[in-house]
Amino acid sequence: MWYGRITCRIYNRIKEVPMEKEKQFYERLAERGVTRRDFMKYCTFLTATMGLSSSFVPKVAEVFAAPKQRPPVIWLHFGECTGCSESLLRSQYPYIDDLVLEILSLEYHETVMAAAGQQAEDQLQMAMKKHNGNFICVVEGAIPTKYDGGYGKIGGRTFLEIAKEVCPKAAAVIAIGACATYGGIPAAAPNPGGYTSVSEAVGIKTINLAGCPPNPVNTVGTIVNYLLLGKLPAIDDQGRPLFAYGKTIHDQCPRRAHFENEEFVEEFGSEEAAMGYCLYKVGCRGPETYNNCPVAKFNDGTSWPVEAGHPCLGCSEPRFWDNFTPFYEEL
Ligand code: FSX
Ligand code: SF4
Ligand code: F3S
Repeated sequence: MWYGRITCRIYNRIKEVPMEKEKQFYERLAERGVTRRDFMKYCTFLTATMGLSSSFVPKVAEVFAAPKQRPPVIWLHFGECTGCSESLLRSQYPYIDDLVLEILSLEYHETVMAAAGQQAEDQLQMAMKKHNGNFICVVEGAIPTKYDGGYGKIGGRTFLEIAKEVCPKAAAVIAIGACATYGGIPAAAPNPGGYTSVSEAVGIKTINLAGCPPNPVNTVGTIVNYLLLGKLPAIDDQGRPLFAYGKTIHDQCPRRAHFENEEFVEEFGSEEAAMGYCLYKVGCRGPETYNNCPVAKFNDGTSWPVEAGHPCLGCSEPRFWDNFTPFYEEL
């Protein structure tokens, strides 16, 4: 039947588009020396981190290789060290441009965008107008609230003003890092600028990717969760995704047996330290800290603080600079 052939041709063309997209994606990865096997390994790791079964691995791969939708993203920076963007930029797989260009439509990001000055300001306004109510807002950094927010300005406007203008227009606000989620080091005592979290400054609910910096795999996992399942992940009472912050460091720590046997490091550089004993007595906050560092690790699974012989400082807990100091001392 003629219409049967046409339907068939149309169907094949529809099928070809994502296949072609996928092919080009793998070619781009190959140009950077990333094999398909490496990429699938990353997707397997990401799927497990997100708490999904292995049957989701091909679907997770498809989110990168042939994205069905690319949500517009406005990425704001306030009071912070930019370590959060840095840790994401340094993540090996997927390369930031893949993550950014393949699965997100990044409309505004001060650190990586080409525009500057008035051009950048215009870009922000345009993006907000065009995607009102539909964009994801990612925020790094804390917001000063004292003196009308006078402690931090961009383009003549306070962080507070910008956040209050942009965040309520977003479909969802993802706060990245200790500073955006709970105030971080800018909010540490005596906090003269009255720095606080995005949620408190603006009076909205945020998804909190806590940590100083947060693990990039958790940031990518949150975004992929949104693209794959059409919703943001389930969160705890501090706004942190449960897939990443559902358990304490202590409950996942490979040094836990030493803790139970009361085998402690009392001094850095000691024999006990060399034997990998528990770091509780040199200030480890692992028992009070919720994060997945022991399994997700950093730098593509290379290591994490306790594995490197350093106590967990509790960087993903609210107000850890005030609540967990002095560091290197048992609480
Ligand atoms: Fe804070 Fe992030 Fe620590 Fe730095 O954006 S969480 S100081 S790693 O950069 O905000
Ligand atoms: Fe717990 Fe820290 Fe000891 Fe690990 S090193 S077992 S997290 S106290
Ligand atoms: Fe932070 Fe502790 Fe992990 S200091 S990076 S939550 S091990």
